[in-house]
Amino acid sequence: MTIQTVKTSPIAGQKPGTSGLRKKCRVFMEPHYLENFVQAIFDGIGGVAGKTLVIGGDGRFHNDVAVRTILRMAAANGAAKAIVGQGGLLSTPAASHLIRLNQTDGGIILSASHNPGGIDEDFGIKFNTPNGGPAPESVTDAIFAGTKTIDSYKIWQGDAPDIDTIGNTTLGDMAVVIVDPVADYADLMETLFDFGAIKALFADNFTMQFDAMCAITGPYATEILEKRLGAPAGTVVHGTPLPDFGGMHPDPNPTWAHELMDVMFAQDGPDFGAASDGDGDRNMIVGHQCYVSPSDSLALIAAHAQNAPGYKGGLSGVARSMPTSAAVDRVAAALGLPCFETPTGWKFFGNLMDDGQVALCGEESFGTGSDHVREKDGLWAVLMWLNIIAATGQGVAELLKDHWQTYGRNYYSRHDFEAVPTEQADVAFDGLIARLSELVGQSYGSLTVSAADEFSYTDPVDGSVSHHQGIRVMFGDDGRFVLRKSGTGTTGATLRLYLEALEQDPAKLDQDPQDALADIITAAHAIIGLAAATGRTKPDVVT
Ligand code: G16
Repeated sequence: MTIQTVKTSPIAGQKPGTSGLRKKCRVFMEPHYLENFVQAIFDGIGGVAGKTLVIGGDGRFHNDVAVRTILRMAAANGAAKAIVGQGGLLSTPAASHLIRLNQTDGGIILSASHNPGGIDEDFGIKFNTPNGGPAPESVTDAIFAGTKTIDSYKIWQGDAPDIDTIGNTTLGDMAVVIVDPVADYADLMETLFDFGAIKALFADNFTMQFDAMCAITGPYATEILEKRLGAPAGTVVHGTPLPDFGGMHPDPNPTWAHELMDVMFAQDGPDFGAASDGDGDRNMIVGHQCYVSPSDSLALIAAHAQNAPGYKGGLSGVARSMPTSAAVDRVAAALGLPCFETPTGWKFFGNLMDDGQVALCGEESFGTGSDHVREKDGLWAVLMWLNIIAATGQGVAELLKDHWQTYGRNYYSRHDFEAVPTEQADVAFDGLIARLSELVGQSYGSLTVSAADEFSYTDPVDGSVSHHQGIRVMFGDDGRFVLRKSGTGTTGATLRLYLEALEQDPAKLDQDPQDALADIITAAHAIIGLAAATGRTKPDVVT
């Protein structure tokens, strides 16, 4: 066996998006596509000679092939050690934990997250830094630059070792450690939450359904909920990870997790429901006949986190992405906690957490997590809710109602317009940017524009600046809308329209969000001119 240097040339379009490089699986299967990007990662982080990497993914089609290729490339590039989830499997939060626990030099995670899997669907890859978090823009920029100049990559000739058997092996001079993907993560959860109280809840006939959507959280949820917490067998459904997610679209929102929604809204539905995504970092929380919006989930967790042993000392601070509702800001203000507003992308929370400025972060895109790892964490959020329910003795609907009575309700919804031809999306988006300065003072029905801008962010820790992070149009105290282009789609452009209105009248806290937001929705369409630019009037997904 020898190290082979393979001649290659740059492949266009390998620019990492919101969370790594995501493309159709068949694109990743083209000659040199994965290898070019992996070599660019290695070069972009200053080489991997003598380093230790964590490697794993969400088990989607091509995962195992990619893990073996990366192992062969890591060995050829001189890595000292690779820690790999058995079968090449690791949820994103579990990978983040292993990177930190073993004080490694980072890791490579294979996933296209909530995007569907299969040979004709999506695949993805990203690098996480030694803090366990997604690489910041400075690193992804260096990786992208590398993809534009690459002329060769190094790969070990010969097969990668068996990745299906737990234990130690080698590839050339590189040690390869195959680990149980679940055990360390489950142990970490036991240190953060009151497993005794949650166990007692289940022993008292509390009922739950967890929909793993045939994706990676199945084994994690089964171990933690059913084995360690005593929830009855069958609590976890769709619990076996499949390469094509069994045809499911593993995005835990009311549209794609409709099977769970049907169960939860049935007359005799369970007390508590949750779903997770392809790689296990997203979560959706549902009570019996009660959907919890991710922004509300974040705010409620901020208000009650001290009920969980890992957070009993209180939170240092909280952060949310800009398009996420300001519900958590209201809790932070009441508790006297620092509150940060970052661009979309979990990578923007990393510096704040490393610096000890925030302990809890969340996004409207069904992502919530804390500084226990540096990724959002679907099961963590589920366990936090279970802990809060066990500690307060209140159900989901009761908790939410009390929350809104105390803090007011930020009515919130996101409307997604998917697979819009790129040029049409650009007409809508760029057209709005060009008109921003004219909007202030204009009225749309009862609403008047008070401010309109493009969001920019200066990282409070390292001073780096990120421009063009979404368009905001504000209507004074009446609410706002935000327009962004998704950075995770793989087909055309996805336009995301985020809508928000604060209601503090105790008599008006029980409306359907689409009704409460009707005026803002109408104003947003009038201002953007979406129908004229794209022909779209109705969103494909509403969350
Ligand atoms: C990723 C990022 C999140 C982001 C989400 C949506 O999530 O980690 O921070 O909110 O994409 O991004 P966009 O609106 O650009 O599509 P995931 O779960 O896909 O890794």
